[in-house]
Amino acid sequence: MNFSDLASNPHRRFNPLTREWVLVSPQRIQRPWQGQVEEVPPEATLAYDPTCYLCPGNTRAGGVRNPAYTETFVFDNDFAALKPDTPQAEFHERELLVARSEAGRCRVVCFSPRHDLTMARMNVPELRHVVDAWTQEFSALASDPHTNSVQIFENRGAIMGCSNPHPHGQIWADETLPNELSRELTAFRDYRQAHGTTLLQDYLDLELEKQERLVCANDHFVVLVPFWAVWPFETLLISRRPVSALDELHNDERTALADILRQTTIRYDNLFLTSFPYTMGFHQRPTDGADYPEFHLHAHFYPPLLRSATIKKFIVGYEMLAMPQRDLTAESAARWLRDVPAERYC
Ligand code: H2U
Ligand code: ZN
Repeated sequence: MNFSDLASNPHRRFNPLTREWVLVSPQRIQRPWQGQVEEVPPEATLAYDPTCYLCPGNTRAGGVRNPAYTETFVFDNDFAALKPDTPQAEFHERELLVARSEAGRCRVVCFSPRHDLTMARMNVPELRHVVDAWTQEFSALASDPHTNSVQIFENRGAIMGCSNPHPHGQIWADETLPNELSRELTAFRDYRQAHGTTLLQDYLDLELEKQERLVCANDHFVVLVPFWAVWPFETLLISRRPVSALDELHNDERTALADILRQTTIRYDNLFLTSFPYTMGFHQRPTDGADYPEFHLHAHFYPPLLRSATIKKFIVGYEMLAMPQRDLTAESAARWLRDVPAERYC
């Protein structure tokens, strides 16, 4: 089968990071839609909202008052999913009922004191503060001997379960590697053993050569729709230099990361002229103190919108019972994202 056959015929694509397959059915993109249409939530318009638990000077749901912060602000999640003082315990019954205690820490990162901003509406110096806060948190959490992985992420938009429009993200630090990181680590390790390079370095070189799935880039980062994307406008943000985590980025690379986050989120917003919802997050080396030369820093953006601001993809049916599936090809999605204006206009 040559590549042009892929654009019109059902096929499977392999994800070398997770070693799972995705079913692609490009012939199905024209099917009619009479299903659920989402409500577009109103945008936050107030720079300061007296009822917001993340705005500077306000009292949070747990009773603590936020300081009058002026850049970024990070605090321990008042409703943390993981606790540092969790007692060690194991439970086994005939290999069928198995459980293990999990210690950790959860942090909340307010990106800006401004209630009405999003990453796309923040400028590069403001986003650079966010990158610096993420990096500091990564280093501080990594230095705890009980922390073996740090997951930085953002849920953006009510549709993605984001609880508040104030720009913020979360960080969960775990004792045990979570499933996604563990699978990627195995793939990276095997690839480095076989080829001596990082998997994402070689993948990035291939994509830069092909040009078909690129969305945007700067001197230090590239954003593309991965060949194996599941979500309609899923993207992968890859550092050009194969660093294993944020703490290895140089000063100009950190600024470039701020810039590429802005470029990416502006393109998303311009696609359907709406504040684009997504879950995004970084994958970084485990933080057990060992070296991970095979690990290559990257971020995934998983946005749910399918064909407009009001129609989203659901993972149901075949996708829950069998495997992920998509209609729009990764190449078409990348073209859409490349063709929207790079400057903010919504
Ligand atoms: P999400 O919008 O992605 O849910 O993140 C908000 C987090 O903020 C959420 O995990 C925490 C919630 O537990 N939170 C506080 O820590 N204090 C509060 O006063 C409200 C929300
Ligand atoms: Zn607010």
